[in-house]
Amino acid sequence: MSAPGSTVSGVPHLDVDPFDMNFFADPYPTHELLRETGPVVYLDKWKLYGVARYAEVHAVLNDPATFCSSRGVGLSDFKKETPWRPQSLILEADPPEHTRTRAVLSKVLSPTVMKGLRERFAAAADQRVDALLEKRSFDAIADLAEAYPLSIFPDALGLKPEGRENLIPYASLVFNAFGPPNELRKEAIARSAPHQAYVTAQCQRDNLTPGGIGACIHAHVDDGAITATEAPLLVRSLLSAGLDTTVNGIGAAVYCLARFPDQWQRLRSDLTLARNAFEEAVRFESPVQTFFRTTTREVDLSGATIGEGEKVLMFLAAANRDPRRWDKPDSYDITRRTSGHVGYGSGIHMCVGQLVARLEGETMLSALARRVASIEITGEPKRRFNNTLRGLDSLPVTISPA
Ligand code: OVV
Repeated sequence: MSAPGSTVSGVPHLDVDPFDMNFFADPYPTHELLRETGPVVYLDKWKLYGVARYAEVHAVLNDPATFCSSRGVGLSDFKKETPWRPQSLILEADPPEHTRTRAVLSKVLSPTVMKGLRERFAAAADQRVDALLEKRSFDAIADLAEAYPLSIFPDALGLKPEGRENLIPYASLVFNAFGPPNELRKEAIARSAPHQAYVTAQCQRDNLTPGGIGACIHAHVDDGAITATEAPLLVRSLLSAGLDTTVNGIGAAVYCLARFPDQWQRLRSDLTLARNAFEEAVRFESPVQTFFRTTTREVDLSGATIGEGEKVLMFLAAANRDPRRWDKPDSYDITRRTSGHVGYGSGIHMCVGQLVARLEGETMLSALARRVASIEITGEPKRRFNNTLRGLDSLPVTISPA
């Protein structure tokens, strides 16, 4: 006989909703419950398997043949339901198709391309911080975490100036749509038509400035790596994943440095820590909290039997604070060895834009650390609710010049 709340396959059931507002407000006690209940759990509310320990999250990420992406990396199984938008050619693809599209995005987001962006990003970060020092008091989300990426990333892609106000709402929609059919997802899709129309148009070759990253993607049509039909969809991946993620990453870093003044002082005394301070913020807050996979066969995962065609939810944020893997997991420590965190995923799908994200994070934290003496939180931080992204809606701060 199986224990109460446990099935014959050895998987304990939990009555928690990881897409509920109360969970989003404070996910940490539930993350601990998910980790401590077992290596694999079953959540009855949405009929999905969950993994929240580092070992299992890492194992699922690194077995893409068993835990596939082509059936969607949200709750919806594309084998049973039509995707809400045409399927992503990289995120929602498996090898061998994934390999070719990934290679193209990897090339247009390479270390060499970063070299060409660094000076512009650094100058924009310095300029932004100077403007904020004039104001002294501002919203670190709207005026910094959003304003900075918006001042560089759309230009780097080669987007025209008009309509950029659609970018964050579109990304917010994409990340809400990975979730279950709750109010967040349904509302976002209901309001999506103008944002989708904007993005679809901007992905066309004619609408992308020569020399930008978008145009570079289209240039790979000419060398035969991708077709003219595929190119716009790959541009769409960057519009989907390239902005709201870094907004929440930079927001997380500023929120960490404002809450932990010893870490802020440490950064000011050693600017070479800027890049790791950003990386540690990605581990600590995990701007992308979760992704799903779908099983392609029956599989044993750490003693749990999962049947074919099941959705497995990976709690990246819980893995990033698993005490089995991390010393003092709940401490923000900018000198920590952050490598191995799964804030960008792991394996063949690991964030293809991670160098852009790190360049944005590093340049902004470096600019702050050079020019600012103190960051004080002056009002109640307000949380932004999204089925996948963790971050704030507003963070009132006052800064003083160095
Ligand atoms: C990593 C990510 C997030 C959202 C969208 C996409 C990728 C995409 O490929 O469209």
